[in-house]
Amino acid sequence: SGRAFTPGPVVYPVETDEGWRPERRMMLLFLIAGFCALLIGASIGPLQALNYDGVNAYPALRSIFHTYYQGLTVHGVLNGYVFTFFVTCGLLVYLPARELGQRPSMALWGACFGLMAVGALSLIYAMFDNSSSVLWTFYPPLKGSPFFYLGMTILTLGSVQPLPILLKMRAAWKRAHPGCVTPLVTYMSLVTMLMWTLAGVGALSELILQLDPWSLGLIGTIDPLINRTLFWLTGHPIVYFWLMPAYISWYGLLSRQAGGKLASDPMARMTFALLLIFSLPVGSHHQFSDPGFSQIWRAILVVLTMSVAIPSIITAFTLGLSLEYAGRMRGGLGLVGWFRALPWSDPSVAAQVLGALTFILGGATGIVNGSWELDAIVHNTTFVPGHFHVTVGSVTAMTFMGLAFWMIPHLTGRKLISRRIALFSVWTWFVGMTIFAIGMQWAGLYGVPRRAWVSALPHETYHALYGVAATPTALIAVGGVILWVATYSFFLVFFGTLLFGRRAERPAVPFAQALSGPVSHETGVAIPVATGHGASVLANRLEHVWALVGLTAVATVAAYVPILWPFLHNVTHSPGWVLW
Ligand code: HAS
Ligand code: HEM
Ligand code: CU
Repeated sequence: SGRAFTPGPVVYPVETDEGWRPERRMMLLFLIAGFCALLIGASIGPLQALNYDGVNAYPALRSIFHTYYQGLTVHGVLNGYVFTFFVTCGLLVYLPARELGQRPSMALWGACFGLMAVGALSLIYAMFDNSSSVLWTFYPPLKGSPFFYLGMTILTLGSVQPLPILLKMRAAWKRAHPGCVTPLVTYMSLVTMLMWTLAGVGALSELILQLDPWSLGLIGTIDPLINRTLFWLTGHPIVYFWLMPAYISWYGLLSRQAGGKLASDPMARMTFALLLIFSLPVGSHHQFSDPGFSQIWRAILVVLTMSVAIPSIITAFTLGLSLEYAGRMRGGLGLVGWFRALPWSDPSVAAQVLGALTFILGGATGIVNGSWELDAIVHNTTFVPGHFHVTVGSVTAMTFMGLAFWMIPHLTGRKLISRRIALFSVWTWFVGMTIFAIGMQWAGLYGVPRRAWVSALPHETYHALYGVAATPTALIAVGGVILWVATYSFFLVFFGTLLFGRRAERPAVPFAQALSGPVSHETGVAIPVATGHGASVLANRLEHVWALVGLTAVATVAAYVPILWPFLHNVTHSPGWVLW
């Protein structure tokens, strides 16, 4: 009957290697910087939720935000770029370094932090001085100040710095372990950074060739369509730069934290290889409603978009099986007993499993968006933010919250001040985000527009237009308020532990072992791969990351030339607009 299981969290091994002081401090710096951005960003979110229910908090906030759009820009930029980039660029160096036992280049890692910090501060300055309410997509002809675009350029340049660090550590490890495949967490981190560096070419060329000189007055006019296309060349893959670090935690750590093993190491590698190849060519599915490129390419984009969902479907099964294995190891019986038997009292596990659950809704709505004809119904409605708050707003945010729950004790040697409050924050985030997202998606089906300060409309107009969506907009507001509670209880634990946590033994990094695959984290020694047999063949083939990069580059060029071609032959010259 599923009652036989052992309750309580899985006990983490204790850190025995004390030689990682500089790396731990640097990682902590990245973590704190990222979460400070989330604190500001997530405090604004509920105001936007209330906006959709007709509650206009902005007149009262005049001294901070002149318009709704200024707040929305801060929310999107701090959550979407600053929070995610800092946590990821810390994690994707720290975890591989610990896995390989290789010291990262502290100079490069420090430069990564420094560049991102300068970029982020420049963005914050530009957004708070009300010069740059251009939203997180910074579409021209909306025109912000040079501090915005230069800040974005520097932040992005900073965010690719982990790549050379990873390449160097991997090369050194490979020299010491001839014939072995790269350990899993390092492999996934490397593929993520390769994907992101290739993807960054779009936004960086948009910024460096167009927006930076334009905002500095060196170029007079701008072509909105070309710039949107370059933006989405990066703007779609960025969603996988938000997702893949969460997957690294799910594949690389979560099964161990849950008391089991990862079902398949080669499947994890395959997922990352597919995400690398499929992420880049599909960016223009954000432009189904833009004019000017061929219908045939739109149809091809639909097919490509469905392909990019495949690695996530593989993940759903591999992760589901790994969690089932963990639950059964803990004595869970029957159809659902294994799920109940997971160590729910560990806030790090709860955060990640609940985050994964929300992705079922996030993925399903993504597939709706990716279907051109359905997208025509939901595009530019609240359905779209409804989709991405159960992806980046839950999968990424909750996984990073879960990471913080073991990482802060690991990095600082301090115990969480309250496991109960940590659990409370995770469950309220899950419940709040689910209610909020369902409300947003449902309201979108009534045509409620996204990025609209609807609460500033006269009361009668608001009701005449959106009265039909009264139930879903009420859900949006309820979800938003629950999320405020979740946010502040999370940060109570986060900062409380940093400042007042009691000294305790450090938990070690909970690297998972694989049921099937070539790498053993148990002994810390990689198992040499016997070529020509079973799953290891796949892992061996996927070691050729530069071949994967080549394939990706070819696919991306093939997808983008036909889309950009007509735009380049019909350049429009738009002056800049400042609407705030
Ligand atoms: Fe998206 C718009 C299509 C995934 C983020 N997306 C956005 C925007 C953002 C975003 C921010 O094709 C708005 C940008 C803007 O401001 O305009 N998206 C997709 C598709 C996927 C997808 C096909 N999106 C994401 C992820 C994001 C993200 C991930 C952030 C992290 N999206 C679109 C499209 C648009 C779009 C169009 C443009 C719309 C428009 O009109 O503007 C796929 O990758 C999704 C695949 C996912 C799955 C789910 C797998 C489920 C898993 C969980 C399993 C659970 C377990 C729990 C194991 C197929 C892995 C175990 C327990 C049990 C008991 C079962
Ligand atoms: C936009 C609410 C947390 C990323 C929005 C919108 C709402 C909202 C209502 C749409 C506004 C509009 O279209 O007019 C919330 C609430 C949160 C939250 C209540 C709970 C704390 C997050 C998190 C992330 C995030 C954690 C990412 C890590 C974004 C982005 C946008 C957005 C990228 C798009 C901004 C734009 O359109 O330019 N949020 N959000 N949000 N949110 Fe959140
Ligand atoms: Cu996309």
